[in-house]
Amino acid sequence: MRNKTYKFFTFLLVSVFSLSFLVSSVNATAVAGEDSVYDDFEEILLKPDPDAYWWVLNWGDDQRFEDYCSDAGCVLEGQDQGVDYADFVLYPDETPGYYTNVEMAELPTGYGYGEEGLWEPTFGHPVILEARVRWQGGYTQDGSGAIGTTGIWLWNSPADLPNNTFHPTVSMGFSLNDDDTVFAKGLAAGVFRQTLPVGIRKPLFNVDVNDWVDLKMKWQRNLLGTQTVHFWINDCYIGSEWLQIPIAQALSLELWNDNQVYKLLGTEYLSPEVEQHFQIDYINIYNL
Ligand SMILES: [Ca+2]
Ligand SMILES: [Ca+2]
Ligand SMILES: [Ca+2]
Repeated sequence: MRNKTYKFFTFLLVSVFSLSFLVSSVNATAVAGEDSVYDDFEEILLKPDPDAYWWVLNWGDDQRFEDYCSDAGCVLEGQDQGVDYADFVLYPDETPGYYTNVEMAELPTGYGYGEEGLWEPTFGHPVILEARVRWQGGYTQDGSGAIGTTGIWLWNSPADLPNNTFHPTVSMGFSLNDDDTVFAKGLAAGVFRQTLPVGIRKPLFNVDVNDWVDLKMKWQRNLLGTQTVHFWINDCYIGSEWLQIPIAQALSLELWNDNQVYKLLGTEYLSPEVEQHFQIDYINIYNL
């Protein structure tokens, strides 16, 4: 009898193990808990697949593509030396002059304005974002080598296509921008309100942006409601922003690579000379 019971439990254990292995290998993509999201980008799924976490969106030639590619860019699965990553690629554009963007987002950019994001700190529960990223195809730390802007940030998903409006941007996170852009040239972290930088922090040390770079941001709120945002690159603290007026809304994640250069006299849409890649090994965000 004891032996039978033992056998039964062994059977049960093995079944549970193989089942959980099966489940985790089927869902080898974003793992979304109630207050956390982790994605190692072994697989990139596209909505309306019910297992897809992100909106994979592409923009080009005045069109929005709910697909892996547009005319001059793609969000692809990449692999290098055993590392799986999401690859945000801009190609030299045969029909240049338009906005090109490749992105993954928690809300459907263009139709997500006004929807509640997932991320907002409360006292004792900061929002922590960690990611490992690299840039290939001419990118340099100072932004002199490649065109457009790339990055990972939390934002208010300001594009509002039904109302043909681009609302003021609220955002915080990391970017690597063309040095011809007005704000935040090169590799930088920062917070934006009303589309303008509240503060920009840059690493005062060399970062090889063509190799994997560790990013970390902590957005916290104290007992009085005051908010601060802290930034690290490759485990080195690079600075903090104190928000005199707290951001009183939950934000959502946006990962992107585009061809925009913001100049004082307007925005230019450029075509890259070579393939430009922004690659993300993993992203981990939590508010526990
Ligand atoms: Ca990975
Ligand atoms: Ca084009
Ligand atoms: Ca430039």
